[in-house]
Amino acid sequence: MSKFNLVMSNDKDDDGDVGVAVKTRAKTKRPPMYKVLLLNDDYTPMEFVVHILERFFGMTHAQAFEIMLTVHKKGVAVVGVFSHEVAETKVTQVMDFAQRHQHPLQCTMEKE
Ligand code: TYC
Repeated sequence: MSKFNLVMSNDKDDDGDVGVAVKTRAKTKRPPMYKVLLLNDDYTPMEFVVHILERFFGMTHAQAFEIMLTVHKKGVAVVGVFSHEVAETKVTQVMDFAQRHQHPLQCTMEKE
């Protein structure tokens, strides 16, 4: 029997498929994450910033005070990493709250 015939003899349903079926895994990609940044300024009261970090980022008073001091000293700090939608919501909440209290606090997001 020729080699050709041997292969054909394995094509049980005669549909031309003689290879081994290999399962492929669809490529999944984790969604990009976004850093939410808080910026320093000379006017927003420290306690107001601490309150923001407790209220919108779920920090304890001690955590919030520490991050606030980092922003105060270094000019900026990452206050959380979220999906695009959640990061956008946090930025909007902080900016709205600061504006309502007439503080110039700035909050932004950037892709990780
Ligand atoms: N620098 C402000 C002050 O001395 C305090 C401050 C901290 C403001 C963090 C903004 O994101 C900020 N009153």
